[in-house]
Amino acid sequence: MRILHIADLHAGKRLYDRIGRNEDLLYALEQIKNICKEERVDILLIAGDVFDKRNPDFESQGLIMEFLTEMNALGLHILLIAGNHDSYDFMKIYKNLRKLANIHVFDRPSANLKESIFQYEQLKVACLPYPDERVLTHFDEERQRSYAEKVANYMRALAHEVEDSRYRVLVAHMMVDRAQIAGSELQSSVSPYYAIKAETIPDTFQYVALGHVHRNQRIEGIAPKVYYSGSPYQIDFSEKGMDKFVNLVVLEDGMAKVEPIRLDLKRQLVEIRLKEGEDIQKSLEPLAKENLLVRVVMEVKMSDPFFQQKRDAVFRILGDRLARLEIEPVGTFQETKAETGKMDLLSLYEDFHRFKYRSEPSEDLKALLQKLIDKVSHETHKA
Ligand SMILES: [Mn+2]
Repeated sequence: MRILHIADLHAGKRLYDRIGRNEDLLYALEQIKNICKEERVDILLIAGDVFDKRNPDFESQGLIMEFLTEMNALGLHILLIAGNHDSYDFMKIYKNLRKLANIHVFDRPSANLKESIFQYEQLKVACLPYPDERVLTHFDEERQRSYAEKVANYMRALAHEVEDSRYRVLVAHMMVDRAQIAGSELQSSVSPYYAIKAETIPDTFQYVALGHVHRNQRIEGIAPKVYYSGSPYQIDFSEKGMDKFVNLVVLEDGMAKVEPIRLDLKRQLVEIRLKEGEDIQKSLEPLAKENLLVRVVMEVKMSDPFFQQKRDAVFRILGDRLARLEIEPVGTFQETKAETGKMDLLSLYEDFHRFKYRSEPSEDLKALLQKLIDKVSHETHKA
């Protein structure tokens, strides 16, 4: 039996609220479709975070539905669990209708364990959508138990449910304590406090397909084969330079063989720092030829008279490839004072504000700053 494990599609993701990433996702899904065909995959596991938002836009909904029905046309079964970015209720919509197309949706952890199991020939897959603490607390009478203990208990119960099957797989969306994170997971509600202890994953399972952490990896130091497939494209700049994979899992001779397959990227995310005085044209031109999204950090002296020209040059050279331009003021207070002749903090701040926001600071802001300056000098003189 052949399984493909993917996760964290984040359909509808936008960088800086501006740059849509669905074309990057589509490029990945196209490759996934081909892998399913060529590798004769029987089951596609999607381990959560299908959508980036709880209320996804229509384009992203359409794109995912299109993909799922195309996968069904290839004759395979699709298992879909909710991640922490997905809404339980949104995932539940059309659940029964989708089942007709072999798209099996697991929208939330169920108290009825039988409802969390998918069976196919000699395989049983236990499904654990993102375990929201409130849902788990509802199952568990022992309120004193920690979140991680509750999840461990639930996994143990799921393991018991599939014991009688020759092949046993768990698909879950959660943070495991030994995982190497990418960074983009941190904005989510899953804080390190909620990390699940790797040792509590039952070894009943021959393969554990995880979602949530965006870096492809095996969780080391434990017996069961526990993998994050990672996201299929670089979701944001915390994933710059990261290779992307899907996991092909072959179940035979009573065990699981795992082969990560690397995906090609539509656009790489790249970050570049322009030092003060660096030749912008020379540094950025090579990037303008590639399929990239670039985040530029430009060091500029606050007193630099050519600031606006430099800024314009970055926009002109990179065009659509420029995802973000960050300005980093350099130079010490004394240098700035010497160059501008300004002596007091307030007028220096006014310069900085004009430089950074291209506008005058408000009277309220200036009053607040003056109050702070007075307070600090008062406190300093006291000591
Ligand atoms: Mn995610």
